[in-house]
Amino acid sequence: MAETVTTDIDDPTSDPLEVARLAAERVRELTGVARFDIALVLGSGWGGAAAHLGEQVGEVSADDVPGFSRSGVPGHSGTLSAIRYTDAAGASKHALVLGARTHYYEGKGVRRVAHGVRVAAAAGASVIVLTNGCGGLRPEWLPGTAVLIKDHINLTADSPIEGATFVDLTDLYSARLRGVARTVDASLDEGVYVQFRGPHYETPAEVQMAHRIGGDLVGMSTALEAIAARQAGLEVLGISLVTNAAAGISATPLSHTEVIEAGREAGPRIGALLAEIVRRIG
Ligand code: 8IG
Repeated sequence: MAETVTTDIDDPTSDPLEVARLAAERVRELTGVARFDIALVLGSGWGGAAAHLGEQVGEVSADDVPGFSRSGVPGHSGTLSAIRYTDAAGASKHALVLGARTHYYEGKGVRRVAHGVRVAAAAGASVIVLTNGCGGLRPEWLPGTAVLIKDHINLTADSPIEGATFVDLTDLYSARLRGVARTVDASLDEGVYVQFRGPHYETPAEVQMAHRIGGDLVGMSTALEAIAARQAGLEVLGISLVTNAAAGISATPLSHTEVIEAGREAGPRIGALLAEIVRRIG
């Protein structure tokens, strides 16, 4: 009886960090990888990046890992992949690729939003790369432009942290890792990511608000995950793919088809970019 309670992430009496520890144990067992070095969350447009990085040595359905899928409820749960790669110094490393992001707008609660990041930390990762597809506020960022996240503004009015745990978010998006990324591509711009709740896109007035408060990118993920990552002691690299000009920035309305097309077109280029960044992180 007590056991069921502790492993159900949706039970408020359970400990989400304990569920993450159990999930990480399961990931290790099912992939045969004892310890991961780095983890990646692949957002819109970034799905092909794992293939550029190295050799897949294990794959686990999220349904088989505690906390990722509500049992009995059908839905698209992703997979978690173990990728073996050789870093820039020639050492053999393992990356955990999380293809199972839960968005805040799904309404499943912040525990599920933060779970993947917490599992990554419990599986040994010291670095997490959070990627996303988003809207851009600078007209010069054409669809297909990758931008490093230098900071965020969390407009969800929520936090992945429960209770009175005060986590410092200064340099949340590691300056060191952004520096590594720029050794791969010196032309990479940086911007402030604004997480809206979604799932609707912003109105032009909301995009102007985001601009006036210091935002450069608008999206529906990443910020809450980054907070959970910092709480878990992970070093965070955030990279956005601008798939569309944010509402009102360009004269044309947002089209999901164009967003998908921009991601498809950028896929091979940003996949190769991300793989080289990970190799240089080590
Ligand atoms: I792809 O323009 C993508 N995701 N909030 N706004 C928000 N999320 C997005 C956008 C966008 N484009």
